[in-house]
Amino acid sequence: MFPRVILKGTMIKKSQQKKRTSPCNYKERFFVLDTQDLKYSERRLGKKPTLKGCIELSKIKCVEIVCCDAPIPCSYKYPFQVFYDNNYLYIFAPDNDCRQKWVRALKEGKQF
Ligand code: 4IP
Repeated sequence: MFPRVILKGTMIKKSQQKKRTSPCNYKERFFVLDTQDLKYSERRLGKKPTLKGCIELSKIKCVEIVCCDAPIPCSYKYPFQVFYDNNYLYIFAPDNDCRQKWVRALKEGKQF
């Protein structure tokens, strides 16, 4: 069966720092949630998008809004986290409605 797209949009992600030497940085990525995966790509003007990450929905254990008192070091201020395998992916949405939409859709992800 072909996957069906549920949501897509631009958000910012924090590097997951999977290695001890990984930098801590924040990158704008184009996210696509379909009935199988959460994918994110780099989009640059005049270039083909480059797929940077793909998380199978079946591997996602938890999706939650992040409450944060500390200043958020990127331009999108509405964070949520996706816990999968043993990784936390922090994603920053541009507004609260957008964040709610993504969190809801990801939580429902296993029932698509
Ligand atoms: C990279 O930093 C990017 O932030 C990667 O994000 C990130 O991968 C890397 O984390 C981090 O080292 P540089 O571009 O400065 O090398 P993206 O793939 O979106 O570009 P994640 O795992 O967060 O997708 P590590 O932990 O994979 O090194």
